[in-house]
Amino acid sequence: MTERVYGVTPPISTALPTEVEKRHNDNLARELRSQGTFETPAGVASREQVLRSLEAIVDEFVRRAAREKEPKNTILIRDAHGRVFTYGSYRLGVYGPGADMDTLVVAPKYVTVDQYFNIFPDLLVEMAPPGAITDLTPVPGAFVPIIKFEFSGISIDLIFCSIQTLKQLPAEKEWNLQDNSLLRGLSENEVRSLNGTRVTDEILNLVPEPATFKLALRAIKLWAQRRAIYANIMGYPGGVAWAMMVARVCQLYPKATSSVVVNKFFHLLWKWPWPLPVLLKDIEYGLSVTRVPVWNPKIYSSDRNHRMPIITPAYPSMCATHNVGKSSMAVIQQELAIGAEVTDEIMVGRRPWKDLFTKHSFFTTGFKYYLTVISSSRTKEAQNTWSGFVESRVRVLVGKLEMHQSIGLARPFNKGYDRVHRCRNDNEIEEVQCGSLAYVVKDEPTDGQPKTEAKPEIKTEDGAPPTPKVGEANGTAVVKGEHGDAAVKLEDVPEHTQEFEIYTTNHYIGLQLAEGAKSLDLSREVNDFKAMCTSNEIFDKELMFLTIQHIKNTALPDDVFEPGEVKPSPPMKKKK
Ligand code: 3AT
Ligand code: MN
Ligand code: MN
Repeated sequence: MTERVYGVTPPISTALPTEVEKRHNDNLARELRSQGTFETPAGVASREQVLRSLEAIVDEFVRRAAREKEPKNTILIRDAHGRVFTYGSYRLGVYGPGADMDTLVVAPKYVTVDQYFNIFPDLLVEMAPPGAITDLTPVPGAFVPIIKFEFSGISIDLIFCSIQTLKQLPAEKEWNLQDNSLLRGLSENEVRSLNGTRVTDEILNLVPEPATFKLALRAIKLWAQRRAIYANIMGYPGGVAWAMMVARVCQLYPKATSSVVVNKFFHLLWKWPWPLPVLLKDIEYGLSVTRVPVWNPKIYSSDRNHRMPIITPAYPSMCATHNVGKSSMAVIQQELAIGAEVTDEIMVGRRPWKDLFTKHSFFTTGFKYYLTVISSSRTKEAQNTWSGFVESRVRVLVGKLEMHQSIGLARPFNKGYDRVHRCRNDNEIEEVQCGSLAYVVKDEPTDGQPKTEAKPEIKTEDGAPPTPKVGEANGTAVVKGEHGDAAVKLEDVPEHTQEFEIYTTNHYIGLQLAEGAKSLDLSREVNDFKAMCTSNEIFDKELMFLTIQHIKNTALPDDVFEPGEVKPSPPMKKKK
């Protein structure tokens, strides 16, 4: 019997695990458990329950859409049904307790996006258990039709796509999205919607032992998050890219334990001959089912610019790491080298797995100089849009900085810091816009906490701007009385001062000077970046503001340091 070969080359080793490797694997599983990366059994069950409910609701939604389309067509209505697929960390089986569920509604040809937004939200509330649906937020204007909500406390991203080649969906439970011809007639964004699921399904089909892959991926995800190199939007690999890297290592060591896969992962990727792409299978060219281009550096010069290409396996293959620039690649390679060293020691029992997951030192000892990109707005809604946009552009600024001759490395931190400030006048507002933390609202839940996920460019609350409380001027009033003029202090009157809430998001970029660099003038890069951001149509100069600040490590805000971390302090002045 010949064994199936997974991947584009034969395996490196088909050795079976040793007793020692198995023991390290048990230790790894235990460490990941104690680090809280696993969902509780109750949570797992509750997520399955939510999926069952969504399936029933989606069937009813498609039935109603059919009835709306052709009220007299009883056969169409009778056979109408939809399907629910998942993608993201839930589909890959590597989700933690707080993770969202990324879910896709697939419908037959006749169901429209308008119907998705008109029928589905009300139906969802109607059919779900009373009170189960909260924070319901349809986002009709986004690239992909998405409805966000919480279902029994689980956050759901629900996207939608109808299949243009199918009058009705097949009834078999086993039916999936693997068939390339399902993409026929879809727009680029619709192809992307289907491919979330198609890619994760393929990854799982292309690894020899899914359970081994999942545990190893959990380890790599935790490591990448702790080392602050996880975030597609900031120029690092995201969840899908890390998953494909781990999957490739699994293909090359098909019998190995997760512990061995993790160790080999660091060595293999550290020494990977980039820009040779990481592939899980041969790229399918020439299908011409859609016009969405397949990644091909021979044809597209933009694809030749990808520094560490990691290519999605489902047609049409795309590069999941096109955002990775010069500095982030250098940082990733540095981290891979450290990971190789640490896991080598773990594999010989000299260190515990815990050592692989130590936190980054981006703020504590990472850099002497930082650039802070501060986006701010006068309303929460404006800030959601504005900070989301600015965040998506930070990579462009990093790219400009990397080209500066005095800069050796420009490393963006992978998360933004949201803060809320309360100001009483224009001067204070200006200070906040320029980076002051003197008016931070301390008890705000978002205060200083890094965001856990990218903000959607959507409204989250009612659209009304807050009305500033306009009250009497503070001071004394003069009361004319029969006993003559008397000055009365208004101390008893409740104080009505004008207050404004200002929302800010800070992105930090660590700067390392090039060897021999004497001075650092970044005014051109900074001004170009500001001009690019503020010339975008979403910029509203009445509400939004953008500052870029150059600070020393000793001037970093306190709230980026966790308890136990030491903030860099200015060098002691020598006593004379
Ligand atoms: P979590 O466990 O949720 O933190 P995840 O891998 O599931 O990790 P997300 O839920 O953020 O991560 O994303 C799931 C997938 O959705 C990944 C990517 O294919 C797609 N996706 C996420 N954000 C965007 C975006 N802004 N634009 C396009 N696709 C996105
Ligand atoms: Mn997710
Ligand atoms: Mn999501």
